[in-house]
Amino acid sequence: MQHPRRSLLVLAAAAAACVSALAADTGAPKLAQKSSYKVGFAQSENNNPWRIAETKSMQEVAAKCGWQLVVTDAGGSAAKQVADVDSMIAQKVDLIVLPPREEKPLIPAVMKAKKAGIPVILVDRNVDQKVAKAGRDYVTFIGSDFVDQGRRAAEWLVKASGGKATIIELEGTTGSSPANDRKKGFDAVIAKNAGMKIVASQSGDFARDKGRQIAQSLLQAHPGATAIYAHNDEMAIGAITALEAAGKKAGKDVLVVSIDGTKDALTAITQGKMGATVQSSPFFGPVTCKTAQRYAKGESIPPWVKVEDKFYDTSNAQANMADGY
Ligand code: GYE
Repeated sequence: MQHPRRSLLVLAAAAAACVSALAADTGAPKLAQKSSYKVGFAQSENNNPWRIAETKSMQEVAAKCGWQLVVTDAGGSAAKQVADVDSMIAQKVDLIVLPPREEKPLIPAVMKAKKAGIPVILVDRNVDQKVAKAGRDYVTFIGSDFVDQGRRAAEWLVKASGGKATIIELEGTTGSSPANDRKKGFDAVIAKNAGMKIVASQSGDFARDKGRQIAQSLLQAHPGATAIYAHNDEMAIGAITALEAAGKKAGKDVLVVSIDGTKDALTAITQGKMGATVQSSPFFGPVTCKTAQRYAKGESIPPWVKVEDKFYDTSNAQANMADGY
């Protein structure tokens, strides 16, 4: 049997190791001040107008910001995105800019970069805040308030429908922060309105054709639907196609509201097929450059660099067509 005093000593040593491990956690890795940086941008997919605009915004700012940019495309796979971050770590980039496809699967990638001493700036989507934290594990999250976007879409719908609607909800990518939060914000407003009911809610993965297919099957199951809320414009455009195929007038028989502010959505609003869209800006290049420069100077960066979003409906879609992408 082990001597009790010995096991106490072992315990004390283990506790001390724990404390020193905690003390060694000095937060997100620092960024040196240099005239040029090797920066990795690990895009999640590049197959829709929003993603293409985001990638372009990063590429356009790169030269101005002294970035030698390495861009990868995970093709819609969180596993591939983790591998892409891995290869950026192996290439010893100075900074990783990451839009995590889903909230949880990308956390190991963030932690691995931290361990390698490479700072990570999350853009457009966040990771699960219960597991990884800005300031401690990564520099910051630069992005929109998705809960508020959902709320604004719902408030428009309450007004436009006179407080009475049978709603189909097309959700974004399962497990992604915008899908989780856009649902939270929208559903909370709807729950407070007795005349409004969400009869079906299913993921269309933020994609146009999946949105069309899901809308088609949900419209068959719920022919009395009077409104469609899509978590992004691509799915909303898909839903409009499904409505027309079902012989319904989009924007009249069934109201359509969504989020993003793409050129196709602004056009659909001017045609009366879509009622409104909340902007979700994909133009992260300039704000990411500025944030990285401030971080390199040693300024303290808030955990969330909030992006402000506009709102488009029939009153301003035409006049703001140039915002579209
Ligand atoms: O709304 C959607 C894209 O993460 C905020 O992702 C972004 C969302 C955007 O696929 O269109």
